[in-house]
Amino acid sequence: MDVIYNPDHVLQNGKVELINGKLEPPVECPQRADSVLEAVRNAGIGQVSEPEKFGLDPIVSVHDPDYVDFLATIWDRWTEKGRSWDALPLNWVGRGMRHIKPETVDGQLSYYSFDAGTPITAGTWKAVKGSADTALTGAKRVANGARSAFSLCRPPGHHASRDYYGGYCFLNNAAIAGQYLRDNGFGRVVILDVDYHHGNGTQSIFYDRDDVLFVSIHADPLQEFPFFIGHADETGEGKGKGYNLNLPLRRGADWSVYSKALEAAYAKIRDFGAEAVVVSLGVDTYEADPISHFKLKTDDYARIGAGIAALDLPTHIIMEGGYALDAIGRNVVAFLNGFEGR
Ligand code: OKP
Ligand code: ZN
Repeated sequence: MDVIYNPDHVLQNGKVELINGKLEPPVECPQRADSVLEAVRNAGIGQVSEPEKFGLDPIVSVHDPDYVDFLATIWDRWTEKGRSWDALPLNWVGRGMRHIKPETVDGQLSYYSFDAGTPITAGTWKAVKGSADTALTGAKRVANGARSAFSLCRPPGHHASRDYYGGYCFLNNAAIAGQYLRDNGFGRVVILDVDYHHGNGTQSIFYDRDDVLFVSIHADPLQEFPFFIGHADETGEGKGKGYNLNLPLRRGADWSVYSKALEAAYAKIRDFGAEAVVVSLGVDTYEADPISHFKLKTDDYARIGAGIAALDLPTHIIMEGGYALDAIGRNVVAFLNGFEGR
C-alpha cells in the first residue's frame, strides 16, 4: 500500500513536556515517525511519497476557522512578547466560569487547549499543517480507488476537536480524512480508533452525525487521559444517537480482552453499513509502551490488521500514538503486513 510521509514533521520538536509534574523531554518526539518510516521502508510496505498541499478548506470543514487561524499565528504572537521557549497554557475554565474568548496570547492559549502537555514551538504550525496534508493525501488516494493507504501522520490528531488542542494533537487528521471521504463519494464512513487513549476530538466532531460512525477501543477514562470523556454510555446525540461506540477497557488489557472488544467493533461497523474505514492507529497499546498500560504484543497488531482487512472496505490507516521508540516501527509493520495478508 502507498505510504504518505511528511519530512516537515521534525519541525514539531518541543523542548519540554509536562509529565507527572516534571518538565521532561517530550515522548511525542520526531524519532517516532522516523523509526516508523525506517521500518516501513525495510519491510517494503509500498511506495513512500510526500504529501500534496491542500488548502485550508478541508481543514475548516471540521475545525473552527478562528481556531485554525490561532494555530497558524500563535507562535509569532508568543515570540513578539520576547519569549523564545515553548508556548504552554497555564489554566482552564473551571466549573461556573465562562468560556469567553480572551484577547491576550496567554488567555487564548488557555481558551483553545485542554492540557499543558502539548508544546507549541516555532515549527508547530508547519508540521501540523503537513500532518493534515499527509492525511488528506492518503484520503485522496482512497477516494480515487485505492484499496488502502497509510498516512504516517505526526503530530497525531485524535485528541484535537473543532476548536481545541491537547494530547499532542492540534488538527484532527482522522476527522479531516473522514470528512474528505464523505465529500468525495463515500456516504457512510467509520472511524475506528485503536489508539490506547480515547479519541475525544474525533468523537466530539462527529457526535451529532449519523453519516460518520466513531468506534473506539481505549483505556477507561476513569484510569487514563483524557479522563473526562470516553465512557461507554456516550452513544451520540440528536441524529447522531447510536453512531458513537466507546469500548473502554481496564488497565492491563491483553489480547484475550482486547480481541472481544474488536469483535464488538467489527459487528457495529458491519451493522452500520460502512462504505469506507479510517483507522486511527495508535500502537501505544503495546505492552512496553512507556506511558500506557495495555498488554498487546507485536503479533497482536497483525491480528488487528487482518481483522480490519476482513471488513473488506476501502481503508485509510492514519498514525496516532505509540511511544516505545524501539518497537513502534515493528508494531506498525506487523499491523500493515497483517492487513495485507502477508
Ligand atoms: C496522545 B495519543 C503521560 C502524559 C500523558 C497525554 C497523552 C496523550 C496521548 N504521563 N499525556 O493518544 O497517543
Ligand atoms: Zn494514545
